[in-house]
Amino acid sequence: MKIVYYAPEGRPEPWLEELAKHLPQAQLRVWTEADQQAADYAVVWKPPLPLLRLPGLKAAFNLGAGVDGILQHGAQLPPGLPIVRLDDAGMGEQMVEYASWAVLAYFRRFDDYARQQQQAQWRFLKPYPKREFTVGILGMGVLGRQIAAGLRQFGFPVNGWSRSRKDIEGVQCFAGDDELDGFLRASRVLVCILPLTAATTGILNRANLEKLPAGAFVINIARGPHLVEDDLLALVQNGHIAGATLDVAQQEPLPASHPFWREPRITITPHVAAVTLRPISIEQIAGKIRMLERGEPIAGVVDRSLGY
Ligand code: NDP
Ligand code: OXD
Repeated sequence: MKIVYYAPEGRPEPWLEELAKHLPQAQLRVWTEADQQAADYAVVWKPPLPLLRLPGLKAAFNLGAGVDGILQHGAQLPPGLPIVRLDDAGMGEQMVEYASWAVLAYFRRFDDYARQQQQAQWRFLKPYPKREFTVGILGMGVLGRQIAAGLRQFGFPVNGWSRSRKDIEGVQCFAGDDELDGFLRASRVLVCILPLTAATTGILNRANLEKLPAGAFVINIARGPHLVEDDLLALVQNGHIAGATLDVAQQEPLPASHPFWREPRITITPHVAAVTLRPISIEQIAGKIRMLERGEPIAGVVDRSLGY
């Protein structure tokens, strides 16, 4: 069995070593531009199109949950090639940590106290009532559901929005475009953990963000293009949005000249909300390769018509 590996950044060797541990019989190689040799499986992050067109390819395993870096090739992708996403692989726990940190920072006003510290100010700020601090989660998939459960443990009211209707204990579930307005109007904190698709690109735009209650907070841990950055900046500057925590940006790395860096109510992290954990991710991928080799169906195959 031949497996090609590709990622635009980072050293490939540790990934190949990990693959070799789980699939000792496989011939492993790092894909380079000139490589047109046959392969059975590809293990990739943001792969160029020619890699996905290698002869003999039976499936492409994405080294992340979001497959936008593969589906961006659109109709040029080989039609029958299964694209397989990472299913949690330790990302849910990281997302719960990140979302809890950001929500608690706003709820307990740690962000305000940090700004007060810059001015050497020792000043009490009135706490927010928790029952009014509803967290609305856009995207109730593998990661969104775990974030919801984590935030429920802190006692926050939690709402969720997804394409298909969910029934999750303790979470008020909204579904589809018709229920988006009601969901937004009830969200004091909005957490975006949607996949990036044609339907979700630009969803965090001015019209939608204005539906949030005045003084709302926005947390984007999904993809940069979900957010219309100028719209958010204007709403932060006019006070409608009291703060935003952004792990992703339209252009990554966020350019040094970007106004987000200088806006004190915007917190930036460099796309680290949930990183791909090598051992658990490769274990998951190797397990699925073995299943495919045995002719068994696997979970996590992307529905190209939906884009996730
Ligand atoms: P899933 O595919 O498991 O879940 C996606 C959720 O979004 C589902 O609930 C789905 O609805 C919902 N959804 C999709 N399209 C729409 C739509 N048009 N309207 C309403 N709801 C919609 O994905 P994951 O939870 O595993 O991951 C989500 C995203 O998080 C990834 O695609 C990736 O971009 C991002 N991510 C970011 C990371 C970071 O470090 N910043 C790390 C990991 C992931 P339904 O349930 O009905 O299908
Ligand atoms: C992912 C990511 O999609 O790391 O997994 O962004």
